[in-house]
Amino acid sequence: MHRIALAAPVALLAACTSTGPAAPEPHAPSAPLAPDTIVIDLAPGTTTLTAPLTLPAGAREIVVRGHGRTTLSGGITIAAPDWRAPDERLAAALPAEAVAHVRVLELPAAELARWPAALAGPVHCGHTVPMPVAPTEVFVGGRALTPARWPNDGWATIERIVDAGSVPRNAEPDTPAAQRSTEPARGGTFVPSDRSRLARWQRSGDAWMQGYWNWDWSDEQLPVASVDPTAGTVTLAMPHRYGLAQRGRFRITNALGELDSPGECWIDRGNARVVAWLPAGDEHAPVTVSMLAEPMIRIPSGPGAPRVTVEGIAFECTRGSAIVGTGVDGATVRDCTFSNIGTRAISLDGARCVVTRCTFTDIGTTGVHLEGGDRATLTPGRHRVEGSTFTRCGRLQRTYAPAIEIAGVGHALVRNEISDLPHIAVIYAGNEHLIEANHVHHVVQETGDAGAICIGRDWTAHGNVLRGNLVHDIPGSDARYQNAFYVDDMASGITLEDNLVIRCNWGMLIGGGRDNVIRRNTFVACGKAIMYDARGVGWMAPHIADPATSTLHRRLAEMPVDREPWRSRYPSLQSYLTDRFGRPVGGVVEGNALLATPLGTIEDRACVTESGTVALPAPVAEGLPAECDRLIDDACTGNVRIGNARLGPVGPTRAPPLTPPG
Ligand SMILES: [Ca+2]
Repeated sequence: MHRIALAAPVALLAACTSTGPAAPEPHAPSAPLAPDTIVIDLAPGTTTLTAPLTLPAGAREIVVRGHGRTTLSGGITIAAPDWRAPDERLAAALPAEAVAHVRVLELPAAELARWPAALAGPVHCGHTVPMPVAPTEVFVGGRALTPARWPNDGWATIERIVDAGSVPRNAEPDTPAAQRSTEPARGGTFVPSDRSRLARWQRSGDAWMQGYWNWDWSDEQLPVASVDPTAGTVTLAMPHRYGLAQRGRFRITNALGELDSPGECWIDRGNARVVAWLPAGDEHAPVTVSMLAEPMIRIPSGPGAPRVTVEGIAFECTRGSAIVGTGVDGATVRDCTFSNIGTRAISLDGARCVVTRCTFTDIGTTGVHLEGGDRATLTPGRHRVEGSTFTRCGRLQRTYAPAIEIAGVGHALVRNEISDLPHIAVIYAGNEHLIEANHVHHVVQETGDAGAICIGRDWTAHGNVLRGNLVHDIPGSDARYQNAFYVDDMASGITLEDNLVIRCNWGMLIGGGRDNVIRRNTFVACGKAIMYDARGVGWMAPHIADPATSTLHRRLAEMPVDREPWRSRYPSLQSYLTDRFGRPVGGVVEGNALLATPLGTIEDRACVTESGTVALPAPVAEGLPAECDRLIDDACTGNVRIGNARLGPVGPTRAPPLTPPG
């Protein structure tokens, strides 16, 4: 090994170039190294990054690896914080009941001076407004403090809309012409159901509101323009995409006047100090304040770029992403943990990127975002996410910030566990992806009209296979249609097979698409197994009537369905506009099994064939919860049987082996 110099702002054990195949060092988790590999060994312990870790050019292979517990942090850590009582002026701005509990921590000027960006406040973000970089956050005891808010749990309701504000969605080109309108941007005004708080809000400068302002699936965080306690109104400084509606719900955030419970904080950016009511027991715990706005590691790309492996590193407490890359070929991220990340933990496009045996916890937006492959030629990108665990993604952006999002062609998501999310667990777009043997549970916890695993609004979504997944515990109602598998807004050509769905509101919601195949799935203790609707000749008909404005038409026109390989592989696509237009032609529902679950609804039985549905023997009602628990355990650990029926293979035990190291 030849030691090399490396301009990296981190503590290194060593940076070396290997001269040939070598056995891994005893303490390293990696595989044998290829010749000419640059190895960057990071020292154990926590290293603070004030800038991205820059990888050297000119190598064929780069391995960045941790040893013991190597942590890369994107924030200022204060090991022994000197929390003090608030001064009189600050105390006067706090809720009276909080003054005795609130403490103040001055942030050291010398530390702040190391960072190019100052302390950052709340940002506009939400559905269709991706958060480019998170605000500065304060982490104590491994979790973020909550910017002072009300209500402390859940959401507040709207009594009356005074002015819905402008509706930016109506100006977009795919809005049907009859509904389209453009007006100057104007924030809405509303009367909250509980007006007793308004005086507090009026005194809270830089307050923002996060809300599901209209639809159950569209969150947006918007700045407050003004609060009028006399009139009982709040006016927002920006419009919500769909305009405000009385059915909406909201919470105020970053409001000093609402700092009234343990775990809440407010960053006094002007005076570089944190104001907090610390969680019990954390009074002396180390404090980390996230500062780094850039990605922690950028994977090089372009001709001659090295193949990069990142392994055995904990990424923590940053405002931006942990690992990003564009045009990347063959990056591997292995045995890493990501926690308290501001935006996406990993975001890569290119080909052959692998994320394996990683853990993602408390991610601001999406856990892993991967794009790659060429749809016109159906050339696979071959990204993989496998054997990884995702908990509490969508921490800051609540909708459309899933654990995993893939786009393009030919990726695989295998044997991952995903839980505790406000909205969707997996979003996939494109073709020929394999989503297999994943274990998804306790997701779609805050929203409706959403599923655990979702795709939408594309007639050309052919060749995706979702097989052998275990999805459970997504309660809901017919009014809010939470579901396990959502093939939304006429997405077509998708196969859902051998999945096990337990204790979900609806098992599968197929929104009117064509050529979708639902076979050999088992539904246990669900509100209904399947809703296969015909929305293309119902409420969605106006949206697909005009090819000039319809997203479905545009996406169909973008794919060369009349040329190879599309013409041979997916021949039915050529008749979508001419054969029973708008109806769910070619739908197949076959061989599904139901236990204590009604089949549900198939709206157009002339187009969607159902056969071979079987009802499995159900235990007495009191025995059903235990039977559900047994099935979940069995799917996680071995074969699943119901009476004489052997299911599957299903669940996380069915998966092929993980990608071997190296
Ligand atoms: Ca509060």
